Amino acid sequence: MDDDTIAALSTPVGIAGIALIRVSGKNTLGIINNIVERIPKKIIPKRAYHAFIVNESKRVDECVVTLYKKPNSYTGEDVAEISIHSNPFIIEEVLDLILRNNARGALPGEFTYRAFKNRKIDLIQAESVNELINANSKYYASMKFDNLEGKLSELIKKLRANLIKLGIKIETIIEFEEDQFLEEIDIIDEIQKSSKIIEKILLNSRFTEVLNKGLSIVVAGKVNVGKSSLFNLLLMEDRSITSHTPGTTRDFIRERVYINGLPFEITDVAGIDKVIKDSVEQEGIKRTYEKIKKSDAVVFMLDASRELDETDLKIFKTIKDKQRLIVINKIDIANRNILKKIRSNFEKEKIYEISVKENINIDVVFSFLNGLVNNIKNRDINFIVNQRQKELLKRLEGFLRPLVKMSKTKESNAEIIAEEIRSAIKVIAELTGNISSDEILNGIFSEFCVGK
Ligand SMILES: Nc1nc2c(ncn2[C@@H]2O[C@H](COP(=O)(O)OP(=O)(O)OP(=O)(O)O)[C@@H](O)[C@H]2O)c(=O)[nH]1
Ligand SMILES: [Mg+2]
Repeated sequence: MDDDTIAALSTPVGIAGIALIRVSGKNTLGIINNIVERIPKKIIPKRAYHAFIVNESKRVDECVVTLYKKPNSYTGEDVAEISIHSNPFIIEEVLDLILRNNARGALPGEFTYRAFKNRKIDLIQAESVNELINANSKYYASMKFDNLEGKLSELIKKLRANLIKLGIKIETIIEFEEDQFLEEIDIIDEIQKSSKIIEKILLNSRFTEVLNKGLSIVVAGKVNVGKSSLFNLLLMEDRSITSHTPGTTRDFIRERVYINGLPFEITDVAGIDKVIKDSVEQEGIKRTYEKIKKSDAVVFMLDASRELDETDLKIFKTIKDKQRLIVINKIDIANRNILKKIRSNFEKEKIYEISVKENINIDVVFSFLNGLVNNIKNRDINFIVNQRQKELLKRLEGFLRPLVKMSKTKESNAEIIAEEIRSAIKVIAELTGNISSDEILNGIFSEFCVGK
């Protein structure tokens, strides 16, 4: 099956200037010769040829064909990239024609799978192809591109080379029962350096997930303070119903917005009321507390026109350990005494006065959100890993740390060190895909789209 020649559309189906069909495998050249007219018999690889697709001697479309010869192609096999006009009927006809000429439709991710199998890329790089395509923010995409280029793979490769060097040294010690211990301090230092970087990757991985998923922000406060009004303003559309009737929002509404190039998931929740009228409201409030608990940060809203009450204090309690922005809304109709009382109740907190309705001081909300983004961006994140990589790196780190420590003490047992090295190398092989079960590989590549 891995011998079949495969073909698929690599661009989305739809109406556009160009659609690109990819063909890979040993029949590629034969297919091109059969279905493309006005292309020379001797095609020079990596050169674009303007020609025509013919079906039973009728021209179907004009095209640009580029041929890549094995092994200098994406998959490592003969590959042709055929650009045609992007019209669903033309695409279907050309694909059909290719499939009738000794090829079959590619499975999801099959081109990349072949690239991996033919050692054009390792498993980390293969995964990053898909992660790059599906990235939800500019930063995440850029980090994933680094992985695709092989930055993380390089680190791992270097570590592996050093582990092997050290392993050989240790085996010699064991073999000849030499009692002098490791002078190869350079290698150990190098391994320690790699181990430190891995530690940092693991430490940062909590933040890097946010770069893709988005920071979750909840706008919280008692009923009718103006939460939905702020939510709509952040979204720049009237997404949530606002009204002077308390309890307008009964369930939560979540939307994604981009601020500073990073995605945010902003949630508008049901306002919390002193008296709960019915079970729907009860459920809404339960969800509100759940959302607050799960959020990365909270905008806590108070009302400048109504007395501070126990509901405000109760909500405040739930956000005490959260990153938060506290705002007093409706400053346009504020009551001086109420403002004073609020401030005296939250003496230790920084509180901003705003009016969503009159657009007063709304900048503080944007600054708060920007600040959250900058906290992440400034973290000196140099690698991003996915869940699979994270788990393996954790295991690897578990072998490296004692290994470095043991290697630096004179009394260490060479046999044990040798064993740690072997285990570490095995984890690396899993990471790069040198040893991976079919189940794991299927799991990874089936997530891809067809044509990639
Ligand atoms: N004067 C004034 N009114 C405001 C301001 N912000 C919101 N409002 C009004 O306050 C009322 C309640 O606003 P909402 O945004 O629905 O408040 P909410 O907190 O979502 O309310 P619930 O969903 O019922 O908990 C509406 O009539 C808004 O027009 C403001 O800054 N000043
Ligand atoms: Mg509301």
